[in-house]
Amino acid sequence: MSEPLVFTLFARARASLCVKNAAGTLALSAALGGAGALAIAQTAPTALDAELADYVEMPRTASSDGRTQAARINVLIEEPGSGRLFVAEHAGPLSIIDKTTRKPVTYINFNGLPDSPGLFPKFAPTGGFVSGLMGFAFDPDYRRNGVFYTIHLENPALTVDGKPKAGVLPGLDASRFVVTKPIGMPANGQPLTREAVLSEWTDTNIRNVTFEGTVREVMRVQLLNSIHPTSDLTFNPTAARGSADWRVLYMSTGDGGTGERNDVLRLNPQRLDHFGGTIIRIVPDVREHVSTSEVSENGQYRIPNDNPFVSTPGARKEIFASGMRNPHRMTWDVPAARGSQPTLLAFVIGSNFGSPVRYETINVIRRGANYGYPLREGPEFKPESPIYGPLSADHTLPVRISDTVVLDKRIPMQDSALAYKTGVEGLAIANGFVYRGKRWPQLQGAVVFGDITSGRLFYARMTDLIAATDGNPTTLAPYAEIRTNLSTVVQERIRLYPPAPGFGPGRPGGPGAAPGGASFPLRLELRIATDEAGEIYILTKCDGSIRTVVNIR
Ligand SMILES: [Ca+2]
Ligand SMILES: [Ca+2]
Repeated sequence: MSEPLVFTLFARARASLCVKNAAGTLALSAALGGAGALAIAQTAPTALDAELADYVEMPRTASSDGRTQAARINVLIEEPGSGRLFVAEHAGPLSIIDKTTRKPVTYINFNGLPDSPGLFPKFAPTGGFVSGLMGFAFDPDYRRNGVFYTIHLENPALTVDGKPKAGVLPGLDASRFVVTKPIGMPANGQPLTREAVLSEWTDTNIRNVTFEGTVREVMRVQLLNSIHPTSDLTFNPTAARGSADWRVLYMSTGDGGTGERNDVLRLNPQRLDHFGGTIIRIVPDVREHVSTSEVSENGQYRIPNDNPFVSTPGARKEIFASGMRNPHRMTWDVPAARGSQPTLLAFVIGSNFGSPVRYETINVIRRGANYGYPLREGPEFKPESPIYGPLSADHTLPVRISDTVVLDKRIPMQDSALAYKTGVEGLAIANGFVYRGKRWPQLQGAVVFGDITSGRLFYARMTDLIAATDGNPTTLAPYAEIRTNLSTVVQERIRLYPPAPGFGPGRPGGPGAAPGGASFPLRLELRIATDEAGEIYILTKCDGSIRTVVNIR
C-alpha cells in the first residue's frame, strides 16, 4: 500500500456526461476541464490492524417478551475537565459515565411521551435510522458557566404543550422555556412531520450527576420528515474569548431526502431560504457578540455579521455552507503547531444503492461554500433531473434563494476532500475525528473515520484532505483501512442477546440496504468518539456497546 496512488476515480469522472436540459432533451456537457493534469502523486497510508476491548455496555431496555433492546447510543463526548463521559441515546437518555467506575447514570431523559420517564411531551424517538436525541455540545466556557446545548426531534402533530414536563427533574427551572416559532422548510404542500429543537441548558452544579438549573429553547427547525434531520452541534475549540468565533455554534441539517426526488423539492439542497443540506453558524447566547451580530427573528439567539449570506437578499443569514445531502457529523482539526488555523470537517452520507452516482464524502468546510449536491457527489456529476437544466461547463452554480428566485451571481462548486463509492466500504460514512492523542503515533494528524453499516474503520492524513480540496472534484485524499474484529464481536454479542422484534441490526430492505441484503447483512451502526486526551472510542448502536482501542500495529 506504499506505492503512489493513482486516482482510480479519475477516468470515470473525466468522461463526458449526459444531462437532460430543461426541455427534457439530452445534452452533452463539457468534460471536466483539465482534470488530466492533476494526477497528484500522493502516497497512500498503510493499512493497520487494531485490537479492540469492551469498555461499557449501556443498559438494555427490557421488552414485554423477555428480550431486550440495545441502547441506541449515538454520541459520546468527554465533559471538559472532569474525567466523565456524556453519552446520548436516540431513545432519550443523556447519561454520564465516570471513567473510573464505568457506571452509566441517566442525567436527563428527553423522552416525555406517555408512559416514558423523560421531559419532552412531543419527543419523536422513532422513524428512520436516527431519531429522538440527536446530539449535544458543551459550551466552550462550560467549566465556568455550566452551559451545554442539545438537539432533539419532536413530532409537531402531537397537540400537547411542548414545554418540558413539570416534576420530572426536581432541580429544573423551565420558567424561561418558550416554544419558539419554527424556522420554515419548503415542503410543496406536504405535511412536515418533524421539528428539530435546539435547547440551551445551564447546570448550576456540574460536580454531581443530576441536573439543577435552567433550560431555554434557542431554535426550532421544521423538517420534512425523519430522514437526514438536524444532527450535530459544534464549537470551534480554538476560539478564545474576544475572538469572532468565541462561543459561536455550528449546526448541521440534512436535506430530508429531497435531493433524490424528481419534483420541485429536488431544488431544496441548493436553496438558501431554509436550513436543509446546510451548516449554520449562530451565537446561541444573546449576551455575546452584541456589537457584531444581530438578534434573530425569534429573539432567542444572534446571527454574526461576518456570516457569508447576511447581505444576500432572501437568504437565511444563519447559513455558513450549503449543498450537502446529509452532513450528519462534524469535527474540528486543531493542528499541533502553534498558530495553525483549525479546520472544520463534515462527514456527509451519500445517495443510496439505487443511484448510479453515490459517494460517501468528507468535506473541508469553507465559509460560504456550496458542495454541489444534488448535482454532484464526490468526483462525479449526477444524472440530471430536468428541474435543474444543463450544468454549466465551468462548474459554477447560481446562488439560488428559492424554487423561483435565482440571483444573477454564480459561485464555484466546492469539491469534497475524500470520497468512497457507496457499497465499496459500506453504505454510509460514519463520523470521525483527527487523531491528536499520544498512544498511536501512526495515526498522528490523521482523520480516523468509519462506515456506519459495515463498521469498518479507515484513516487518511489531514494534510492530504487539505491538499485535495483544490477545486478539482477528481483529486481526493487517499485512505487506508484500520482492520478490526468489530463485526465478529458485535455479532457474538447479538447472538447472546437477541434484539426485540422490530429492532436490532440488519434492517433488511431499509434505505441504504444492499440489494438482497447480501453485501452488508448486518448494520453495525458504528460511531466514533474521542476523549479529552484524544484517544479513540468505538460505539456500535446495534449492541449498545462502547469499546476502546488497546493495540494498533
Ligand atoms: Ca448538576
Ligand atoms: Ca479535489
